[in-house]
Amino acid sequence: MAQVVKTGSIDPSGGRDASIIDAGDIATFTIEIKNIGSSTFTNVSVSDNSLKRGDGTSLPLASPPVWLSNSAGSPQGTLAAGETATYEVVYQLQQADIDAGGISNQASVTTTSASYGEQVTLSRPSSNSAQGRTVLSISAHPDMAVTRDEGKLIDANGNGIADPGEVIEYTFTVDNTGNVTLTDITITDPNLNVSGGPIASLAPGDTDSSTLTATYTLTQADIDSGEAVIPPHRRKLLPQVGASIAPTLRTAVAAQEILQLFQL
Ligand SMILES: [Ca+2]
Ligand SMILES: [Ca+2]
Repeated sequence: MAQVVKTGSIDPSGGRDASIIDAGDIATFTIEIKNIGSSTFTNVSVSDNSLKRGDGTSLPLASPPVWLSNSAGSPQGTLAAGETATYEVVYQLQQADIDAGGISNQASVTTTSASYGEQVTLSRPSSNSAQGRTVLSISAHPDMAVTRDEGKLIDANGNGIADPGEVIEYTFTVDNTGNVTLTDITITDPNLNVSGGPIASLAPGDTDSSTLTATYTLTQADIDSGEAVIPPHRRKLLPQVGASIAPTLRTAVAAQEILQLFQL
């Protein structure tokens, strides 16, 4: 008779973020096979082909379990009464595994002994539990960073400066900084007319800097305020009104001001 205990853990140090479990991290399952009978096992073999994602998808293992040791020094494939064999199998997590909340697995061990002949024993997740799958749950850490560019003045009347009623166009950049895929990303901003989107899907580490845009329509007060609070820029800009460089400079100043007024 054998008792097979399979435990598992995930090393978070790989992937994009060493502080959390994410795609690219390594899951390690340890399989301990103890001979709890009174006669020696021979032909001990471990099968570990039932790895599954949290959503039930079957996953292949890149390589079979590796034998590490026998506690009483028997050669690989043999287990004396009371002896324990230790095997290990590793799996590199994919993004879909994180999105599905984890993986699970169960080993199947075949042994031969004089008392019982050939026996197949399924693993259990701990020594005091029933036979069953070993589950490694993975917590979702949804997170993103949103930034807005400084904006671009649409100089409708072509006079090189911002005028009331003209529009500043902004583009948002969204970075998925968490460990799970984000979907249907939208932005609301009471001070801007946001358009575009939603961003249908954004994987961890991916960036979208084109889907979500916004406009802001300048008022006279904005322009008065912007000129009033940044006199050095005003002095610098005024002589250049009408010059080819002016729209760029003026846009930068106006946009900066609006940004300060309406930070996300
Ligand atoms: Ca990691
Ligand atoms: Ca203008």
